[in-house]
Amino acid sequence: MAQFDPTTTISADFGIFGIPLSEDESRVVLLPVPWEVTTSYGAGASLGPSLVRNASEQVDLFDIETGKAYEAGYHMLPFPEELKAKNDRFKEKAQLLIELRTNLSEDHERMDKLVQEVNQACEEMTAWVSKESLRVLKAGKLLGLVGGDHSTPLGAIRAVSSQHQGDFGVLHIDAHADLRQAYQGFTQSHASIMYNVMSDPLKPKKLVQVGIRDFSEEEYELSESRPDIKTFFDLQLKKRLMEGESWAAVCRDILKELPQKVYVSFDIDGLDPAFCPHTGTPVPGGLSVDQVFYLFSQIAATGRRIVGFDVNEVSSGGGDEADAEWDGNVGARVLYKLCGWSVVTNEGK
Ligand SMILES: [Mn+2]
Repeated sequence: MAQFDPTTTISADFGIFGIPLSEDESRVVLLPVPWEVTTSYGAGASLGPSLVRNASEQVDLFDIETGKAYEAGYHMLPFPEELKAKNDRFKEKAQLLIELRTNLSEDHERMDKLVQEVNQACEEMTAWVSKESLRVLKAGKLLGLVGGDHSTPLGAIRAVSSQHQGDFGVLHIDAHADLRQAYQGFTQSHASIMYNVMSDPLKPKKLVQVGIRDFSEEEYELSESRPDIKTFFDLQLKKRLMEGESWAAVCRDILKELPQKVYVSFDIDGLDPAFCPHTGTPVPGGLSVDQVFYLFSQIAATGRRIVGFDVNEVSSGGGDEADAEWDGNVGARVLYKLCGWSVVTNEGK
């Protein structure tokens, strides 16, 4: 892999985190997916890649935990303008449908057509993400995805699954269980991603959810009834901490549920909303950045390997990008840790 001297070559005009390396020269390749068609409440997650990319310049490259992992190279692929344009077109259709439903429209033919169009567009996005992800993985690179809403990583997880024949677990950090069979009629919704992941013929061995505090009875029952889904609800985690247990002990239990290979799906709203005030569906409670960073460190400390990751739902909340600088800053720092641990846990692989 190419190396560079950050003291002489870094410039803000260069790539993500100011790293001036091409895709070919980089071990970690980041796929930006500016998509939020089914976002129900609060808009702006399609700006996630640019919020994270802009804030990434503030992140210092040296990291006390992962050292000079960045020397392996991190590269973000070009912003897919065509996909963003498609997002804007189909988001309008999805909004129109939600409006018709809210107004109890009787025009079922029109509504059915809109649902079909939106679901089809979302499936096409997932197919594109899957194709791009496979291309990156087959080139021997480490894959990271930057959403977009939480529907965006389905294709990336499928690509990882086909690469590892399902022999991995998903560590899912989120406020929401995302186990809905469909949401507002949309089968590819952000609220359905883990339902879709765990319904695939070639699904991961295990789904381990952390920080969950917003879920329906059906989602709760699905989680309880499936031995391949383990949910660490936020209230239960906090109870243990309040009663004197350490976060280290909690993380040991989380890690125990995961197989050797781990895909990390990180929804920024898993954090306390203080860290992501503009995200689309904030819920009080949640984790601190320090707790998440410690949990990541334990993936490496227990000898596990990160086989892919995503950071999603970083959003402007419908306002100006400039107002959401803090959300982008937090997202960039989480992304940076995941890049670093991904390199470290794949050393020699
Ligand atoms: Mn969420």
